[in-house]
Amino acid sequence: MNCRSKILVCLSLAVVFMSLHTSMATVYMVGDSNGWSLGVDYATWTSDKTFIVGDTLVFSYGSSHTIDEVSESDYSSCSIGNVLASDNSGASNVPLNKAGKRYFVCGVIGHCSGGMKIIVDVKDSSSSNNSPTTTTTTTKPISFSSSVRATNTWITALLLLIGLVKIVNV
Ligand SMILES: [Cu+2]
Repeated sequence: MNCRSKILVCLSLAVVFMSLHTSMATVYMVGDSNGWSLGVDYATWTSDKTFIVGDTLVFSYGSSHTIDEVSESDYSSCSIGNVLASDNSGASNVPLNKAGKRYFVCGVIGHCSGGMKIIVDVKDSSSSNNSPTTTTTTTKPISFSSSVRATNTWITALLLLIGLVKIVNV
């Protein structure tokens, strides 16, 4: 193989890798076309979905709502006195970057008790076979962001590509 075809092989491998990688991560529009609003049954919405580490939730909502991540007990009592993260931008991307349950409510008074609350049970991507885990995850404050995971994917792909080119050229 000449140098050029080696590079082509590397490029194709990188493209295959990237398409595999991205097809495994799912972006969920919470509530589908209803978005994040009153009058949507989010328990039903989550019931037929399996959330995996690497997936992303997108909350889309009007200016009369917020999206607040809370603890399990605050979720149950619809308390927003101690939120872990909050956004009111109207479009919030929440990367599901670790396994465990996450709890989200709307911070506007009356909306959580009115149904704007959702539990997302995130499964580990490697152990997607149902091995029961009794891990109590300590929840850290999480900032909602949109670009971190996508950037990581590109950097990973780039590093892989550079690595392959080096291996083939040795
Ligand atoms: Cu609301």
